[in-house]
Order: sequence, then structure tokens, then C-alpha cells
Amino acid sequence: MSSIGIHRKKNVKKGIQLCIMVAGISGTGRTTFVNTLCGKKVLESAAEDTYDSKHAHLDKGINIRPITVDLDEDGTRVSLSIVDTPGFGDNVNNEACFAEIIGYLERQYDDILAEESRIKRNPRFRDNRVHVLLYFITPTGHGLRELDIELMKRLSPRVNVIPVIGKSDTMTPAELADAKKLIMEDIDYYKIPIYNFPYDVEEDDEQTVEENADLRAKLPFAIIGSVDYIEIGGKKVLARQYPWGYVEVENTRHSDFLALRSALMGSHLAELKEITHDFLYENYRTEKLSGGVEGHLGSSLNPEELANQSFLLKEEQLRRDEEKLREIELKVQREITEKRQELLAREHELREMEARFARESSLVSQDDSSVNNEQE
Ligand SMILES: Nc1nc2c(ncn2[C@@H]2O[C@H](COP(=O)(O)OP(=O)(O)O)[C@@H](O)[C@H]2O)c(=O)[nH]1
Ligand SMILES: [Mg+2]
Repeated sequence: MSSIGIHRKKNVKKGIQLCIMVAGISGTGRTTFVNTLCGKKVLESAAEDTYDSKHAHLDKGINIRPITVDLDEDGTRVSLSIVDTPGFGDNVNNEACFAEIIGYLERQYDDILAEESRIKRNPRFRDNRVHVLLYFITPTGHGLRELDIELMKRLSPRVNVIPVIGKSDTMTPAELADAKKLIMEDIDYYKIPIYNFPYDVEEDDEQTVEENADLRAKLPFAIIGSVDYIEIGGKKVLARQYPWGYVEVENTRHSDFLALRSALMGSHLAELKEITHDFLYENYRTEKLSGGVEGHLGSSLNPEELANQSFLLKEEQLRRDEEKLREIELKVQREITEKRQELLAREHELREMEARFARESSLVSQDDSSVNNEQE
């Protein structure tokens, strides 16, 4: 109980931290969405990226680059990390891209795993785990493509996946509704375990059930992005201007941007982080410690395997405890050796001093006797 209280206080003082990854093929509006979310230009648009025509025929691979921005969300400090995955879907062969994205997600888990088993925690350690992946679906009006299915399916064991439709203002409301329906049917059909705002009518309170059901009904979120303000009715609002009118980013009749934003930064932030730590990371840890990370990703274990795995985990824990003890023992031994050497050095100094004294006093007495001899 008290530890929760402390945790809360700390959150208020330090603000909140969230890490979002964005993926989807080029031109789906990822960069614009990130800039919209941050309220400033934190990523360059592809048109402003330098295009290298000499190497355009080569598979570029993807270029994962995390950035962190500090935002003020209604007086709360938010440290928002964004991991963009530019280049995904641009290549003929996307296998390397999948591997790179999964590799990135797993490396952040590996860092935690290593930090957890240190004797002395690094006070400057930063938890860079990705809490949610926003997967941008192209606004074609069709369902999912093979690439969408594969990416979401393969990444969902490692990260909370939330599908969104980018540039949704390119469809009419009726087309958008149809597209959402088709996409959700595909997600069901292919059993893609996206984050679908889970709730339990029996267990959860009414408000939670209602809130989550509302958000689930919006999936995949229709996104409109823009960093341009337009004056509408005396108020400056984020919007996209067209010859025939405009669409407003934060108008709930135009886009689901606000719903997604408040779920990510507010109502569902804690849950996304909890699932990341208690479920996704924990699963990864179990797989890793039982040597199963490569190969059978996403496979379910039978009870016997599970029992075996928990045995292996206990064994691993024991081994780690022993290792810690051994390290402590070594440290103590090192300190004893150092002290002994210091002592020896002192003793040596003392002996030298004694010897010098002895030499000096014998010289003095020799001098005395020579003086005496001269006098004789
Ligand atoms: N119609 C429309 N166009 C958009 C939207 N967001 C971005 N764009 C445009 O689509 C193009 C690609 O956007 P960008 O954000 O660079 O996509 P990325 O390649 O996924 O990062 C640019 O010309 C943007 O101005 C949107 O919500 N609606
Ligand atoms: Mg981009």
C-alpha cells in the first residue's frame, strides 16, 4: 500500500514517461502525426529528407531513430519518446525490416534484464522499453494487406499494437466506416492480438467498461495530422486547409486524434505500461531464460513445459543469487588484500626508517670516534 503511495508521489514530481513506436509504409502520415502529437516539428518529413538517387535501387533497410521530447500536458510534465521506423515497407524484401524492429524491441528488454541482475543499480539507467506501437494502415478503403497482417502479428508478442488509419481525411465518412469494419474483420479473422482496450463486464466498473467499449468501437483510429493553425470562428485550431474547406485535427467529428491522444497520455497510459512490464517483458524474460527466444516466437506452452519453465526460472534465480554472493565475497577478499598490502607497505616503510636511523646513528658514532682519534 505504502509503496503505491510513494510511487504516485514520485510520478507527480517527476512527471510521466511514455515511449511510442510508429510504423507503417512511407507516406501514411507517421511523421506528420508525431509532429501533431508533440505540437512542434520534431521529425523531418520525407520530402525534406535527403534523397540519394545513386543508391535508390538498393534495399535501404530501415533506420530506427528514437527521439525524446518534453511536453506539458495540462500542467503535467511528459517525457515522450518516439521511435520512428522509416523505410519499412519500401523494400522488396521486408524480412530484414521485421528483424530490425523486433531486434530493437528486444534490445530494450535485454537492457532491463541486465540492469535487474546487477548488484548495484545504475542510478542513471533509463528504461527505453516501447509501450505502444501505432501501426499506420494506408487509407485505401480495403482491408489489410499481407504486409500489415504480418507486421502486426509478428510484433504483437513484443509490444502493444494499436492500428490506426493514416490520412483518414482522404476518405468520406461512409468509406471510412467501411474501411474500419473491413480492417477489424481481418484482425479477427487472422487472430491478430492487437491491444483492443480490454475490459470485463463482470469485473470492471461501469465507467471503465463504457470507456473501453467506446475506444474499442473506434478501432482502428482515424488519424488526421497537421501542424498548421487556421483561424476558425475567432479561434486558432489545428487543421488542414483545402480549396473546398478544412478538416480539424481535434474535432471528434473529423478524426479520432483526440480520443487516441487522451488514451495514450492519460486514461490508458498506466495500463499500457503495466502490460509491457507484467506481461510482454515477463514473457520475453521467461522465453529468454529458457533459451527459447529465437525460433518459437509466439508459440504457447503446455502445462508441462510451463512447469519446466518455472523450474528453470527458479534455478536461474538461484544461480543469480549465488553469483551475487560470489561477487560480494570477491569484493571483500579484494578489500582484505588491499588492506594487507597497505599494511605491508607501511611495515616496509617502518623497516626502512629503522634501518636509516641505525645507519645514521652508527655514522654519528663513527664521526665521534674519528674526532676523538684526531684529538689523540
Ligand atoms: N490528407 C492528408 N495528408 C496528410 C496527413 N498527414 C500527412 N499528410 C501528407 O502526406 C504526406 C506524407 O506524410 P508524412 O507524415 O511524411 O508520412 P510518413 O512517410 O509516413 O512519415 C505529406 O505530404 C503530408 O503532408 C493527413 O492527415 N491527411
Ligand atoms: Mg516520415
